[in-house]
Amino acid sequence: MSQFFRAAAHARAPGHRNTLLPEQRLGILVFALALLFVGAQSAFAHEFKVGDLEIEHPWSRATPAGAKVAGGYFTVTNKGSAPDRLLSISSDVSDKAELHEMGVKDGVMTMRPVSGGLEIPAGGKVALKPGAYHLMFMGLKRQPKQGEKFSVTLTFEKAGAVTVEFAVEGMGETGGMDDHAN
Ligand SMILES: [Cu+2]
Repeated sequence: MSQFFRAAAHARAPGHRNTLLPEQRLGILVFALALLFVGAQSAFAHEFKVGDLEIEHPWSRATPAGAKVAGGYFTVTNKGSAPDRLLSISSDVSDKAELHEMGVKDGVMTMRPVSGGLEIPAGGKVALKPGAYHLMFMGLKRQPKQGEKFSVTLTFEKAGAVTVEFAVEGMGETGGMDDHAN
């Protein structure tokens, strides 16, 4: 008799209690956690397409009461054979939105607006993230709250305009999500 039939016979044996073995319980737990994880991933990871561009996981950070600015981050991939350029940003969350870059001047981190837009090279990828290129929503009309989303329209030279949803994450978020799968 094979292992399988021995086990089946045992399961049908009189007096055998129909309860889960410890390893079966563990299996179910792992499966449930996996489902939770997949759920969380799809809630946070979101992407948008316009022309040859793919915009992944636009996100912002919740701001303290009274804050007038908020950052905006995402990764943009250019699947086309010609470079494109992010020219302008607008959102009804703030009076205006700019593209900024960070730099170190005399040992101090500074940020300044980028003039002429941001190039996305043909076949290339540009990450906007804390400490690097980022969007700056200036003159906030309200405080973005963790868990909500707000719409932002990005205008590219070739691909044109696309409205994307920025997910608002916690104040302490550092952008680890942006490193996944890159
Ligand atoms: Cu800035």
